[in-house]
Amino acid sequence: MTASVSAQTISTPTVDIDALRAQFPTLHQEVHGHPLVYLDNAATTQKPRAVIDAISHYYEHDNANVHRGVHSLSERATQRMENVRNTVQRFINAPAPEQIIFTRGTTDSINLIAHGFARAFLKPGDEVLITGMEHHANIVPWQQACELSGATLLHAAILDNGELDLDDFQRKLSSRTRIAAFTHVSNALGTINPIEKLIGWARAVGAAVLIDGAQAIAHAPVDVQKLDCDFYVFSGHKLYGPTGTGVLYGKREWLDKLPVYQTGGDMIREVRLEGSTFAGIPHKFEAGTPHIAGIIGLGAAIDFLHAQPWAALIEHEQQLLAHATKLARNIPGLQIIGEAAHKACVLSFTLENVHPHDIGTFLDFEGVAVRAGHHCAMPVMHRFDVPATARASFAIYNTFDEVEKFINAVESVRKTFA
Ligand code: 7TS
Repeated sequence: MTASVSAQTISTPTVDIDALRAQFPTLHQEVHGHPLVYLDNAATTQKPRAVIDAISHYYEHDNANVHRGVHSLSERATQRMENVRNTVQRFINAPAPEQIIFTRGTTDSINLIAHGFARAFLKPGDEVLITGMEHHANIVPWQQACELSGATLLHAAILDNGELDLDDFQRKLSSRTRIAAFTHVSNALGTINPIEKLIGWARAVGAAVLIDGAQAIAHAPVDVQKLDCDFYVFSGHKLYGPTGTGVLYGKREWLDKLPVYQTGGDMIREVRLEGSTFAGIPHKFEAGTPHIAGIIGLGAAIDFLHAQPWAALIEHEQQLLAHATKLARNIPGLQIIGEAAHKACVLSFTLENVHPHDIGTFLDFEGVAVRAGHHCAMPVMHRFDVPATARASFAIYNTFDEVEKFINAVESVRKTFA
């Protein structure tokens, strides 16, 4: 194989990846007769035994509804769920647990904020600034919010290398900007945005700032107080936790004045048939029975990550990306989409004469799971004039050997379609 260098030349001595992998049951299976090489981590990560066990334990021992019963099971379930609020608070260094709102995921969190802005804070003449590299979850809710309120949606351009055009971002900020909503890390390009800078510029014109942390949260520590953003949102399932869980962190002054989103049980103070009053944060935004088991699983995922040598694993992920990028560059006809100087664990690419879906299907026959498509970032595809890309995305449990299996499989695709 032309592109390969020996995996033995690279190592991450401080982490035992085999021991880590042993904790992820899904990784140990064959797909089409090959050991699974799971490189679709930007879509969702696999779950460690600790998370699976925490969910099972809840259903086997503590299952009850929360915040309602006076009986022991309900108190236990409530305690376990509320403990996770504290875990998340510490994880992102939020000032207080009530500033952590449990949601269904990043999409749900952004919809909550966009809905509130449309109802209470946006009017004709106001502007919302996003970027051209957002996931649809951070585009469409703002299109809706602007449509409803008469505000105008602007976006900052992407440079040819996949970095955000910082000049364009600054140019499009003004005293009219009510909120700047942008991604920490692009899911389609891997670009890590210089969010500290962007937050500073947005705050300087008096705009609120929402960071979409979906692709960042599993790959570097986040400190919301240091960032000084107004909102930071992410999904549990990209953080080794369960699907259907997510977090919305907000500054207290925003959460207090943001109007309610979904309404019903659990989020009220008093209901009369003539009208209702609402609970304070966080419950104001948590209508209905929450995903109790999932939230407990999310807590277990964060505890799991804390028990790992996370700094070394972040370095390991960066080395995987560097190795994959280096090998991919040697494959004739392969074009990497997104070559920012600072990237997280995403390698998006096209191959001459091969549709990305065919790459994905062929790789699956070799046991290699990648995503092919527009990655819910159609504007990025338009910007780079491609219908879709194939995307390998790495996590803490991936190995150099897997990177090479992936590259070998891509090389076979190229030869097959040549
Ligand atoms: N924002 C970003 C940057 C994302 O990458 C995703 C999901 C979302 C928002 C939405 O997250 P959800 O958990 O609410 O669905 N990204 C992807 C992806 O890249 N492949 O599958 C899902």
